[in-house]
Amino acid sequence: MKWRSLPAGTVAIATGVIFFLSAIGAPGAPAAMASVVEHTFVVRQVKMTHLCKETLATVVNGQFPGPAIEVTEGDSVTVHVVNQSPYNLTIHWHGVKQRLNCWADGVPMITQCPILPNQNFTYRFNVAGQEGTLWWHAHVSFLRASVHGALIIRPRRGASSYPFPKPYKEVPIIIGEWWDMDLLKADWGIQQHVIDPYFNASTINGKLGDLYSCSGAVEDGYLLDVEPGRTYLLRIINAALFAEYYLKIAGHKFTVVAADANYVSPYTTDVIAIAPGETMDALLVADADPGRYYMVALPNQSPLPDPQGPTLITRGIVQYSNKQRAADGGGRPSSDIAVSPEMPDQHDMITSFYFHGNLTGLHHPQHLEVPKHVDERLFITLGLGSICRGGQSSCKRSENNESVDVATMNNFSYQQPAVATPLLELHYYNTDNCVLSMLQELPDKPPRVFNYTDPALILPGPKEAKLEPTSKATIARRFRQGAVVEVVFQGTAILSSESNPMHLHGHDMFVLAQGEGNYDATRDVPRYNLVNPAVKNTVFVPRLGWVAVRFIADNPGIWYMHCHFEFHVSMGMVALFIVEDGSTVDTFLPAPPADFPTCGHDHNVMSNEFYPI
Ligand SMILES: *[C@@H]1O[C@H](CO)[C@@H](O)[C@H](O)[C@H]1NC(C)=O
Ligand SMILES: *[C@@H]1O[C@H](CO)[C@@H](O)[C@H](O)[C@H]1NC(C)=O
Ligand SMILES: *[C@@H]1O[C@H](CO)[C@@H](O)[C@H](O)[C@H]1NC(C)=O
Ligand SMILES: *[C@@H]1O[C@H](CO)[C@@H](O)[C@H](O)[C@H]1NC(C)=O
Ligand SMILES: *[C@@H]1O[C@H](CO)[C@@H](O)[C@H](O)[C@H]1NC(C)=O
Ligand SMILES: *[C@@H]1O[C@H](CO)[C@@H](O)[C@H](O)[C@H]1NC(C)=O
Ligand SMILES: *[C@@H]1O[C@H](CO)[C@@H](O)[C@H](O)[C@H]1NC(C)=O
Ligand SMILES: [Cu+2]
Repeated sequence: MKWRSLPAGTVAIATGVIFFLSAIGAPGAPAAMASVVEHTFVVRQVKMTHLCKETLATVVNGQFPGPAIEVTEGDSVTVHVVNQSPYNLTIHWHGVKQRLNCWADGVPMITQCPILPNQNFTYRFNVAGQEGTLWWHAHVSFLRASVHGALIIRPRRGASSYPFPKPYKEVPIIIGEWWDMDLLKADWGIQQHVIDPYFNASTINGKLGDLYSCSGAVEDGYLLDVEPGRTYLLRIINAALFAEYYLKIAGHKFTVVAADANYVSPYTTDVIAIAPGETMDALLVADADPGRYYMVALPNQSPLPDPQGPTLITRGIVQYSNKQRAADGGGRPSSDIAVSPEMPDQHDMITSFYFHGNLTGLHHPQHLEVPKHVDERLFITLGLGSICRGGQSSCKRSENNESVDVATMNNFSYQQPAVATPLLELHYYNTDNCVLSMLQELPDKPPRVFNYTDPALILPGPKEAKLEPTSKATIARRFRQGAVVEVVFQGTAILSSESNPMHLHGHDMFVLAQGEGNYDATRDVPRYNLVNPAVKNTVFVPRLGWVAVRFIADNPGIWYMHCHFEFHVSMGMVALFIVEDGSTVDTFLPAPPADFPTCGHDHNVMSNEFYPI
C-alpha cells in the first residue's frame, strides 16, 4: 500500500480518526486544537435488496449513504480512497472552497486523473472559514446517486457559538434516490438519448419508506426519535440526481439557519425546498403533542407540456419518545397512526421560488461584504437544444432521432476535452497555449436575443425550431485573479422549462436577486440585495426565471461550473471557470502534491501530449 507520508504530528492510518496537531487557531481564537480528520473510503459494489430485487450498489464502506465526515472549522481532512469498484472514480468535496488547493477538487480530467479500479488516491484539504453542512460525492457520471455522504463543519468555539439556540442533537437528513438500473447505463442512455432512465424510489437517509412495497413487504422508513421540548438541528442535504424536493413534517415548523455552510437569517417555514446540491440546516422543535408525525419528501417537477416522470414520494417518521406513555401504564403507543403533512402539489413551483427568495445572509464574524464594483458581467442562458447524430451538419430535429437533445449555456453544450493529462496540470506546467487552443470562450451573453421564457418554445414548433440547433465545445471563461464577477443565469423555455440548480466549485456566490420571466437590468438591478444576500455554492435558477449572483474569482485554478441536475450535466450544462494566478503566494496555485498521480505518464513528457481519448 502506498500512501503519501503523513504530516508531522500524526500517526498511522485509521478510519475516522482525529489527530491533534498544535494549536493553529486564527488570531483571537481560543485555544481550540486544529486536527487532522482521517478516513479510509473503500468504494465497492455490494448487494442491496429493495423492491424485491437484489441490486449491486456502488457505495463507500458498505453504507448507503456513505459515512459522514465531521470536522471542526480549521481542521485538515485526509481521505484515502480505495477503489474496489469496476468504475473510474473521483470524489468531489461539494462546497469546500479548496483555497489554493484546486488539485483536491475531484473532477476527472480537469483536476486529476480518475482513480482506476484497484487503485488508491489520497485527498487532503483544509476546511477553513466555513461552518455548517456540506457533503461529498462521486463526480463521475451517475455514480454520485449512491456514492455520497455528509461533511459536517462545527464552529471552533464549540456548539455554544452557533448563532442560534444550541440544539439538543444534530441529525443529518440526506434525501436521495434508489436506482435499480446500472448508473453508468442510465448516464449513457441520457447522453445518447436512447433510453429514458429513471430512479425507482426516493429515500431519506437511504430508506425508501412505507409508501414502497412489493409482495406484501413494506420498505423500512427513516425513524427520528425525539424528546418532547427538545430542539434538533437537521442537516438536510439533497443528494438526488433528478429533482428538487419539498420536505415537510406534519405538525411542525422548521427554522432555517444555514444553507450551503453559510448562516442565514433565521427563517421559519413549514416547508423546505431543496434542490440537488443544496444543503439546509434547520431547527426542529419537538413541541407538538407527543405522537408520530410523517416526514415527507416530495420531488417536484415542472408541469406539462414538460415531459413527466413518475411521482416518487418518500416518507419517514418523527416519533416522540414514549417514556410518558410508559409511565401512564401504556407501554405501546395508543395508536401507531402517524399524522401526514399536507404537501404542495408536485407541479407547484412558486413555493420553491418563495422559499429561495426568503433566504438572506446573517451578519456573522465570518460573513463577507458584497463587493460593490463589478469587473466582469456575464449573462448566461440555460436551456436545451439539439445536435445532429454522428456529426452530421443537418438533420431532422425536434425529437426526431436523427438528432440528440443536449443542454446548453449561451448556446454551447459542454464537451469533455480530449486530453490524456488533466487540464489543471497542463495549465500549471505552462502549456496554456495548448490548453487555450482546446477551449471555446463562453461568450458574455447569448448569441441571439429572444423571448427566453416564452412557454410557446417548450413544444417543438416554428418559433422553437429556429432556436434549437446548437453545438458542442469545451466552453471556458478566464478571470483575472481577484476579479469581481457578476453572473445572471437566465432560464429558457426551449424544449423544457426546468429550473436549474447551478453549482460553482471553489467559490461561494452572493445571491443578489431572482425573478420570474426575463431579466431586465433597468428594472432588476435596483432590486439587488447588496446588504445581506444569502451566500451559496449552488444557486437555484427558478423555472422560467433568472437569478443574479456575484462572486470574487480569487481562488486560482480550473473550476467546474455546472447544473446539479445530473441529466443536465450528462447533456452538457457545464462550463469551466479558469481563475488566473496572482503574483503573491496567497494568490497563485501551488505545485501539485509531491506524489500526485499521473494518468500513467511522466511529467517530463508533458508538452504536446494531446491526443484524443
Ligand atoms: C490500496 O489500499 C488498500 C487498502 O489499504 C491496499 O490493500 C492496496 O494494496 C492498495 N492498492 C494500491 C494499488 O496501492
Ligand atoms: C478510465 O480511465 C482511463 C484513463 O483515463 C481510461 O483509459 C479508461 O477508458 C477509463 N475507463 C472507463 C470505463 O471510462
Ligand atoms: C426500476 O425502474 C426501471 C425503469 O423505470 C424499471 O425497468 C425497473 O423494473 C424498476 N425496478 C424495480 C425493482 O422496481
Ligand atoms: C417569502 O415568502 C412569502 C410567502 O411564503 C412570499 O409571499 C414572499 O414573496 C417571499 N419573499 C421573497 C423575497 O421571495
Ligand atoms: C431511429 O429510430 C428508428 C425507428 O424507431 C430506429 O430503427 C433507428 O435505429 C433509430 N436510430 C437511432 C440512431 O437510434
Ligand atoms: C414573452 O412571452 C410571454 C408569454 O407568451 C409574453 O407574456 C411576454 O409578453 C413576452 N415578452 C416579450 C418581451 O415579448
Ligand atoms: C444557436 O446557434 C445556432 C447556430 O449555430 C442557431 O441556429 C440557433 O438559433 C442558436 N440558438 C440560440 C438559442 O441562440
Ligand atoms: Cu440544469
